[in-house]
Order: sequence, then C-alpha cells, then structure tokens
Amino acid sequence: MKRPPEPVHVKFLRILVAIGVVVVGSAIAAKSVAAERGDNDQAKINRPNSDRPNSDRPNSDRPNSDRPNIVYLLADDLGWRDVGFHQGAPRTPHLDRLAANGAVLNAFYAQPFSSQTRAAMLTGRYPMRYGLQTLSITSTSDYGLPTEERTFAQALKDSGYRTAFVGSWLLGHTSKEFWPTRRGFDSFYGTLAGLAEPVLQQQTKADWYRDERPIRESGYITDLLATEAITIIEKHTSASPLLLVAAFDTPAKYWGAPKSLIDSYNDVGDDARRSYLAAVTALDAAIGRIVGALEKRGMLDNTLILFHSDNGGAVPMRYATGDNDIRSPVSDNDVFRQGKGSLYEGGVRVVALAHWPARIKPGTIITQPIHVTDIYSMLLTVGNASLDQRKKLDGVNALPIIADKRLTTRKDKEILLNVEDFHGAIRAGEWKLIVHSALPNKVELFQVANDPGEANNVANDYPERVDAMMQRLNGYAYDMAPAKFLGKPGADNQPAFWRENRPAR
Ligand SMILES: [Ca+2]
Repeated sequence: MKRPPEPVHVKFLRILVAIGVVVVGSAIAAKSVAAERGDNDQAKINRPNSDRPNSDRPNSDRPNSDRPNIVYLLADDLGWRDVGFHQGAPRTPHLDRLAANGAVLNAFYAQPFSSQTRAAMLTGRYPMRYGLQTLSITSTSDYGLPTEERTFAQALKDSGYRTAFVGSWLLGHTSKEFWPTRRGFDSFYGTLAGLAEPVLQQQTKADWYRDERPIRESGYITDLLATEAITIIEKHTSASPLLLVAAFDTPAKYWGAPKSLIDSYNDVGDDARRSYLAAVTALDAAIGRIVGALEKRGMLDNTLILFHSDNGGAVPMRYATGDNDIRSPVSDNDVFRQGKGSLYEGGVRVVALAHWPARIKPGTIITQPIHVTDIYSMLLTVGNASLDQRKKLDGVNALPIIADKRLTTRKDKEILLNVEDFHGAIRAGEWKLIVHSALPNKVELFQVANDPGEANNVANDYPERVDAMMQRLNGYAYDMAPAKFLGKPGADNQPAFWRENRPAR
C-alpha cells in the first residue's frame, strides 16, 4: 500500500500541475450563487428549552470544580449540507438534536486538509507557523506536529483534566515523540497515520493502536471509536474533569458502513453517494451513543460538546499529488465552491456546532466567522488552564462569541485561511482575498458575506482593498516556516520557493 517517498522536485511539479488544474477548473466551475446565507443571517431561534437537563438534580458526576467536561467530536470530509440541520439528505437525528439544543456555528472555518486542521485546533496557531501548511501528513511522511508546539491537551492535563484521544491522529507517526500519548493525551485508541481500513479484521495487521501498542481487532471503526468513548465516559470519576477528543474517519472513508444503513438509502441511485449517506448516519449514531453515555451518567449538562468537520466535503479536485482524491463527488457542499483541499468556502467553511446546556442557550445561531484556532483559548479558558505560553496564539477565545453573542476580538476581523508557497487566502470581515501565486497567477476578491458561492470576483473594483489584504497575506507569507511536505529546507532555512523573493526585513 505504501508509496515510496518522492523527490521534492517531483512533488513540486505535481503541485504546480494540480494548482494549474484548480485555477482553470475553478474559473470554469463558478457556481451560480444562491440567496445569501450565513453571514447576514440575523435569525435568532429561541426555542423553549423543555428538554434541557435540569441542572438542579442530584449529580454525583459533576466535576467538583464545576469545570466542564470537554468532548470534541471531529468528522472527516463532511459536506456542508450533509447534516439534517443544514437540510441535507443524510439522516442525522442526534447531531440535529445537539444543534437545536446548542449553537450552530454557520461561519466556522477549518484548514483545507485534515492534518492542518488537527494541528490548528490543538495549538491555536496557524499551521504555516510550524511548517504544516501544505497538504496533510501522509503515510510516507517522516515529520509530525513539532514537539515545541503546545497542545490544548497538554494545557488541560496540566490543569487537572483526564485526557483521551480516540480516532485518526494524523499528526506524525514515524517517531514516538509525535504520538498523542506524548502530546498531552493520557490515552490513545485509533490510527496514527490514517491507514486503517474502515472495517478492521482481527487477522490482518493494521495501523491500529491502543496507547503505544499496535493491536488487532475486528469491527467497523466508527462503532469501535464510539464504544471506546463510552467506556472512557463510564469509567470516568468526578475527581477530575474529562477531555475526550474523538476524531472519526467517517465519512471520508465512506465504504464499510453497516449494510442495513446502506439499504436504508435505497432510493439513492449512485452507489458511492448511498454509501456516503450511510456513513454519515453511522457517524451520527456513534455520536448519539456517546451523548447517551454522557446523559446516563448525568454529565451532559456540564459537558462542552464541540462538533465540526476537519475540512469541507470531498469533490474531485485533482489537488497536489492526488493522494486520497475522490473520483466522483459524494458530498454536498451546498452553494460553496469546490471542497476538501480548496481555499474556496467549500474547502474550509465546515459544519460546526457547540453544545453546553450549562452555558450555551438552545437555538443559538452564530453567523460571525470563527476559526478553528479560536477553540484553543476557549478550551483553556473554560478548563481554567494557563494561557501563559512562549508561542503567540493566532486564535482568540471563541466562548464569548458562541455563548454571549459578543463580537470577535480578532483584529480587523481577520482570519488567515492558509498560506503556502503557491497560494493563500485571507478573510477580513465580509471580504475574502484568494491569491493563486503559481503561474498562471490570479487574484480574487469576494464579498463573501453576500457572495458565499464566490461567483463574483470584484478585485478590479476594489484595488485598494486588494492591496491592503495582499499586504497582510504577504506578511504571513514572509512569516511562514518552510513547508515540511516539500522536504528538508536548505541551509538558509527559508521556504522552498522564496529564492530571490525573500523578505526585505
Ligand atoms: Ca479530512
């Protein structure tokens, strides 16, 4: 299954080819814009909270400090529209219930690829700071999330949390120093490099671990992860609050879902789409089991549950190297352009919700942009962990935005959506600038708040705004660490393709 590592110039060529295809493809594929959605949505749904758990009832499992438990649920490549609460085709009753009883985050941004999002969420820092801005860490990569980066698991563990990671790690596997058990998690159960097939067979060796030991098991991974999460919740004692991260590989690995679920979508003609819908419902069922376990132990009221996709739904992109590219679209990103791997909204704007009955009002709809790096400060704040650290954070605290509907404290409402050697994108308030810097190059400016489909490039109408945003994006480009995907940097330790275009400072 393993590919031999390829020389950096080969990677470069493949990436250039991929970018060329993306630029041309996206120009052709500009979708029609649907009515405005998201950012300008002032809807405030305040449903009666009759099914909200009563926090006055006896509750022996409530953490003695009142700090919440944190259950962080990650989907893999879930399409924007592919949940019930976005009126999509899959049945997701459990996610819909969490959404109705919590906050739907309608402008939540992740990174375009899996490893990048995991890194950004765990560190509160943009991946370009530490060389993870290009693609994902693949099975043949020998690097990981640099160990000098602090993770929220380390911070919360230091403040007394019991910490567990189940699922797809994807932040380094060749050296133990990169493993979750060395990055702040007391326990680990899952796949390090993401190589495990969705259905494990006892007799077959797989990329499947408990803590630091490879193990053999049989079963559908989505179910195994839920069972493990439930065991962790059942065994949890109130002596310390719990941090549980469950990073599912569904629906990216959409094959292998139970036949009964696939059959339940018999009205869907396309085989791949039918399997994908079944995988989304299997993910929803797994999450339902985890939430049920929290409820059963009386932990739900004071547990902060976060759920989001690690990147947009996969559509055929022909992105660099072609790894894990998909042949036909199985996911539905609604009006958003492109998908996984793209800097258009389809790649980075993802399904997200937050649920915490003790703190977040049911029926909350958040339309302000939030970046995945904003979760770090939020978790450390609610966990009463120290934010005092050597490395500067890129995120702000998302809690006041989500729980109190405050404005973001990001300066100029600026979010770096990513920057690497060949392209970058930045959002500032209602505007979004995308730069394709490989030849043929292109600069696009979208008033994304009103043009979520990114159909109208208005760069020529707003040259000053383009200049200002370009300056900000170039500032980040000059700050970026060499992309580890592109191989070891030269002696000058600068990004691979700066060459004569190095910073003046
Ligand atoms: Ca992913």
